This record gives sequence, structure tokens and C-alpha cells, in this order.
Amino acid sequence: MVLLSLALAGCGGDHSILDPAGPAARGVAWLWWGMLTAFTLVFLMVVGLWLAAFRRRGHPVRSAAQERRLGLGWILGGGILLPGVSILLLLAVGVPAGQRLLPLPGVEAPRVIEVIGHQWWWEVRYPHAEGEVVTANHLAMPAGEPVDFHVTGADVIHAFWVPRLGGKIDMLPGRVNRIRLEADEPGVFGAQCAEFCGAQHAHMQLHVEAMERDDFAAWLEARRRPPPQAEGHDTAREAFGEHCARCHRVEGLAEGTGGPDLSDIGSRATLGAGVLALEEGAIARWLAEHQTLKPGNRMPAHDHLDAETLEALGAWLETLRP
Ligand code: HEC
Ligand SMILES: [Cu+2]
Repeated sequence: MVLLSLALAGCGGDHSILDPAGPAARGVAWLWWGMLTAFTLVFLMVVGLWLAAFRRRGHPVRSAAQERRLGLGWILGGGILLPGVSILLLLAVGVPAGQRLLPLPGVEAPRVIEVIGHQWWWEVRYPHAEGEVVTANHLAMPAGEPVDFHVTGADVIHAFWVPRLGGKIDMLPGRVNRIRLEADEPGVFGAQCAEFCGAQHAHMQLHVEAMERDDFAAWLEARRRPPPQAEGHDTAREAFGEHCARCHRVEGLAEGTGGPDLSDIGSRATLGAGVLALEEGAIARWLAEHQTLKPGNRMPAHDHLDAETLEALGAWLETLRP
């Protein structure tokens, strides 16, 4: 019982395929339950036959012709008919469930959100927004309508997977793959890179937030403008220009590439793709300890900067919110 409850504890939470929050995921979950039921029945039947074989005493006497017919029956029934019917059934349910994940023509083309996998963080782009809207490790989407995700990899193969919304899809460098997902209701969903992509693959989580359509429009609108700059913080801005701006973008201030966009970093839920919760002081802590918190990550250590500068940088970055 203890082992069972431990195992079942893995069935809940915001990464659970058994708790679907959209039509694509529901199709996959139903298929999963159906297969589990069918395979449990087959398992019990096999165990039953096996036990029955033990109980049987003596040998039945059959003629050679009877033996042959019995053998043929097993081959045709158990070897062709049973697998044939099982596979047809699986296809009949599985193919439509898979189709629902594909952006097939016919439906009015929904909104597109681009997701790019990096070692080891997520870049999210909103091409339909007027102006450039980019976020990192945080994906916002409207609820109650399908969204097409166009995914690719910047360096190695990653995979995009929001378990509660639907099946996963590979993110391949040099190719754009598409998947159509929909969230029934506003909510927050966990997402995780699902293709081993190097040492910090496990620390590559994405915070997915589905919102009412109007809230989503406002969310986008707020990010079309540079974040308001708080008074003071001049030393931090200067240090940022010197040490950080080549890799990080802050709208209206820096156009670096190679690292996450920090324009709305103060409004995020987590840092380092899920390594730290974003609370007061967390950014300064990340700056000082990120190579311990997420060893080998692609941001160089900044040991040559004194603690004061790192703290000033952290305090300023926390003010960056739309
Ligand atoms: C050589 C490029 C590079 C430089 C220089 C650099 N960073 Fe980074 N930074 C990165 C990368 C890559 C990541 C993503 C690491 C990860 O999560 O795997 C990152 C992550 C971050 C994060 C967390 C972002 C998030 O979305 O959670 C912050 C904050 C940050 N950097 C701030 C800074 C500051 C401040 C400086 C200057 C002192 C700096 N970085 C210098 C490449 C760089
Ligand atoms: Cu990965």
C-alpha cells in the first residue's frame, strides 16, 4: 500500500497527463485509460489461463489431426485475429487523437506562438503582436481558443511538452515543427523539455500561463513598450551595459543575443528556467551563485564583480516589469 501510494503520488500535479486541461490532452488521456483497461484485462486473462493450466491433471488424449486443428486455431486466433483487432482499435482511437494535435487546414488559422529551445532555457516569440514581444521561460497564451505552436531548436534537439495540454513535439535546429494546443480555462501549467539536451536538461522548465482573451491582449500590449525605468539604479544600468548587454536584451536599452530577454524579468515566476522562485533578492542570488545552482549553464560566472555590484544589478532587474 505504501509503495502504491508513493507511485500514485506521481499522477497529480501540474505536469500530469492524467489531469488534462485541453481537448488534445483529453484525447491522449482517454486513449491511455483505454489501453490500461484493455491491457489489464489481457493480463488477468493470461494469469487466469496460466493458473488453470497448473490445476489441470493428466493429459487429454487427442489425435494428430485434432492437435493440428487446435494449433492452427491458436495461431489464427491468438496470432492474427487478436493482434489485428487490437491494432485496428488502437488506430481507430489513436489516429484521431493524433490528428487533433496537428495544424490541419480547414479550421481558421489560429494565433501562432513561436517557441525556441536553447541550452537550457526557452525563448518565446509572439509574431502577431505589433512590435517585437519576446519572453523567456514564460509562455502566455489565450484560453478557450486553439493556438499553433511553431517550435525549433537553437543549438541541439529539445522537445516542447505541456503535459496537461497535449502531446510533445521535437524542437529540431533548422526545422520548424508545429503543434496545435488549446487550454479550456485560464490557468498555470508546467512544461518541461522532453528530449535530453545536455547536463541541465532537467532544469529546463517553462511556466505556461493561459489567460482570458482580453487579459492576454493586455499582457501583450504591455510588453510592446520598453519597461519603465525606475529612478536611481544608474550604477546598475552602467554595469549591465559593460558586463551583460552583449548577451541579454532589455527593450529600449540593450539588444544582446545568446541569453534570455530580460525586459520583463521582474514580472516572472521563476529564474533560470525553474531553478529559483522569483522573490525579493532572488536575482542577486542567481547572479552570485548560478554556476552552483545550475552547474555548466551557458552564462559565465561573474566572480570578478563585487557583491555590491551584483546586488545593485539584482535590485534594478527586479524593477523591470511592464
Ligand atoms: C555570455 C553571455 C552572457 C552574459 C555575458 C551574461 N549572461 Fe545572463 N544568462 C545567459 C544565459 C545563456 C542564461 C540562461 C542560463 C540558463 O538558465 O540556463 C542567462 C540567464 C540570466 C538570468 C536569468 C534569466 C531567466 O530568464 O531566468 C539573469 C537574471 C541574467 N542572466 C542576468 C545577467 C546579468 C545581470 C549579467 C551581467 C552581470 C549577465 N546575465 C551576463 C548568458 C549571459
Ligand atoms: Cu532537454
